[in-house]
Amino acid sequence: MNPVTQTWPDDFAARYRAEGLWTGETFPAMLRDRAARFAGRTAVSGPGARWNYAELLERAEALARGLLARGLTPGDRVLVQMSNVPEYLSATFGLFLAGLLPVFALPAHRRVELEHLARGAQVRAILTERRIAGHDHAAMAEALAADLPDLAHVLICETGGGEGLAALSSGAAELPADPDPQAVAFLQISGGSTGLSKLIPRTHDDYLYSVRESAVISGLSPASVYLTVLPVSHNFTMSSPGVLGVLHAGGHVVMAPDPRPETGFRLIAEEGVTITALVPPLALKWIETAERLRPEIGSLEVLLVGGAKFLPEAARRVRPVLGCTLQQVFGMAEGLVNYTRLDDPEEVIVTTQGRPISALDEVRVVDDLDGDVPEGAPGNLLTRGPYTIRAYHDAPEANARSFTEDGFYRTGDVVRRLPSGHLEVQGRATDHINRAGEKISAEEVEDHLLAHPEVLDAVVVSIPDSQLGERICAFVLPGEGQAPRPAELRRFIRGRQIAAFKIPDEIRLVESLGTTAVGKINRRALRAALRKSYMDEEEQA
Ligand code: OOB
Repeated sequence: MNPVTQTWPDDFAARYRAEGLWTGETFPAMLRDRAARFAGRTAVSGPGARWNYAELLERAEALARGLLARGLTPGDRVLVQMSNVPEYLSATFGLFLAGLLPVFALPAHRRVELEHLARGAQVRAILTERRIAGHDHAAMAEALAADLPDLAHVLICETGGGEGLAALSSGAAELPADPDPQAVAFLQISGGSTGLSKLIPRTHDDYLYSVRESAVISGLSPASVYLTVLPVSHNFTMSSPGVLGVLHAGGHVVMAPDPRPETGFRLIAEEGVTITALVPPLALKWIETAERLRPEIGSLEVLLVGGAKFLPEAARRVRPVLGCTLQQVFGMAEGLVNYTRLDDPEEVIVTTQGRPISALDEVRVVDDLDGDVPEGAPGNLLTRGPYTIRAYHDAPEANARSFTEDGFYRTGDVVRRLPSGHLEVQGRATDHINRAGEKISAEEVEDHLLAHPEVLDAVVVSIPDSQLGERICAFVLPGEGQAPRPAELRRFIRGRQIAAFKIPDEIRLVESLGTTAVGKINRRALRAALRKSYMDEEEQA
């Protein structure tokens, strides 16, 4: 089995340690310590469960013993696909305590994404719920395991009134010693700007540094109550400051069963929620609904918004309508996270996407030849620092593309840096689509369309959308035979077993891709030309 590592050059690692950023804290040690200090305080609540810190540790330890007793061994990778349920936390910490490495999939992922992650990380087990939002995840996991010889264990968490992880938690195996803080704790997945997602190994030292600082920057304390609205396994929800930041601070994590504003408002009132996090389209929905319903949400102090650009017009409405402070967050699973600070002037809060967590985050804004642009001019964002990875797992080509020789990560984002160090996201240089915070690779969707026998070529572009931020439009050039109808193409793509958020919102059959894109042979230019022709048409209509 290919080991999973993440290393920084010695001189950088030494500095991060000497300056007290990497403290040697690990996830197992963190939970044990919090369970000792906050034993009787509520750690997490959600449908059918409310556990204090001592209970969370007890459940995590029981699961860890059970998994090792079943034959999993420390270092094994486990694909985790779970929704916003309390068991997500006992499962994640159970894996940490057993020395197993979670690979975090999203609930929306289907066979294609799961198989890609399972193969890439050589997972030995998959842990999921029987059903999530009506979909049969147990059957999907069984089918995957049947085709992947390495995937020997299908582990089902019985949520929704069931016994949770109890059946997996019997066994008396001994737990391993505390891990090396420089070792990889888990794998996150990339937004995938070209092709399918890449695997992002994060270490105890680097991730816990970002969690600890995020908790401070968002003002967390043991009195904090965090409402988990977005998918919990996403990096934003995990660590910015997310459920891990809240547990680090000794606060209370509330799992929301769905992202509807009505559900959120009810839980805020019932649990005294102080902080939550949304993507821009959801934030807009919450604002509009609050204007109508005037809910009792006086306990809410901070709303984080990130994952995609939050426009200033919308951002300005947060304080007057929701009565809380907006905190913009511009982050990425690869590392760098920027926050507006709670005491920044309102104008900075509504017009920028924040500044980096750390004084040791290095940020460069460069032109296409990697030369620095003048201060305040837009350019490509490059970064390296104490919690930004130096490499993806097992991906030499992507690594050569995504990192400079001196270790800066090429974010693909175009930003402007203000004299205060705050960044304003202007757009991006890569062709992925940011649909309500979900990142979709144009290339990946094009490949699915091209698999249809009557499709000769397809070009997928992002179109600005007032609800979603961006939506997916596919231009399809049919072959010689009977042209397929858009509805049929949509059915075809759905049948490809991919996450539903990747299915084009709009499919346009075209007679030629060339005439609209005179002389454009490269795909990026072709996408740009088609997007422009679409926008011009919209303007005239
Ligand atoms: C977060 O992480 P990912 O890995 O799903 O996506 C990262 C990309 C960024 O490179 C950028 O293109 C976009 O998402 N993005 C934003 C943004 N926040 C993320 N674009 C404009 N404005 C923002 N505020 O999305 C993520 C990870 C941690 C915290 C927050 C978000």
